[in-house]
Amino acid sequence: QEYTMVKLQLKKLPESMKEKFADRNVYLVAATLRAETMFGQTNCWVLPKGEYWLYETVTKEVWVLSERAATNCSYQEFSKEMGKPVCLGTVTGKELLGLPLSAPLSPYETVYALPLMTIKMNKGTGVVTSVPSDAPDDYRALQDLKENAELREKYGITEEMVDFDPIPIIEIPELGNLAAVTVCKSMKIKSQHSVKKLAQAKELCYTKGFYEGKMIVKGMEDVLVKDAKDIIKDRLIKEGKAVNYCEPESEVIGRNG
Ligand code: ZZB
Repeated sequence: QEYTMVKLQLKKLPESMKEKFADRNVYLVAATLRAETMFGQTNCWVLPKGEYWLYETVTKEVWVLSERAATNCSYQEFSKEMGKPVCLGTVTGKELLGLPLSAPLSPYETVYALPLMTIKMNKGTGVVTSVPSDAPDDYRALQDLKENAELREKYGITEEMVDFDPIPIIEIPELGNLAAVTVCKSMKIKSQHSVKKLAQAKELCYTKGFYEGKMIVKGMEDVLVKDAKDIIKDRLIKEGKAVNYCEPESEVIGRNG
């Protein structure tokens, strides 16, 4: 499976990292198959109970991602020694919650790290960037936090951190310019834990979006989604804001878990 890893820079460090990492560039690194949707990022998801490595790359950046992803990275061009990832420490997802981030291509200058309970730590990097306009899971999970004060309180999330509207970036025939919102509403999906319905919604948005979707962001008007993907991916990589990331087929978990 070939992902793009997008780097969301931490604008503030968690308490446990403040001393040791004050002068380092630290990034939450999210694995995505949808580079062209990075214009629509409103937040980043982490698993509160997840354990994340502070992985030092060959260029001395610090990447926050799962141990498994760090190990895979060390076999690509990111570590000095093949198969020997340098681990500078660990943090839990909980410690990352509420931290401000800068997300490449997002019109929101600051977005926040928020809790998602359905993250799989054995897929991608265990960090997921959120595009509620086009990803049903993201739309629903963000709605859960907006609608449920208790849930926010439990994780120390404030209203300001979730006060982000989905951004229209792709126009899809019949689904409009906020496909995930349309589909979640018409399927009456009420929680991020509606796993089955969300899988169906995701499938629909993926397929229809990929073949029939057109970009509506400035400068990319009318470019087909399937053509935009590589254009945006290459642009992000060139700017140092993303890298290619492969994981071995055998470890890939099926599309719906
Ligand atoms: C941004 C994005 C925008 C995504 C979109 C999807 C969509 P798949 O097909 O199941 O492999 N993801 C990545 N890693 C994880 C993880 N560990 N746990 C849970 N979700 C994860 O799905 C790959 C997508 O699942 C990735 O692409 C990521 O979300 C998420 F508009 O990144 B995506 C219709 C989907 N739209």
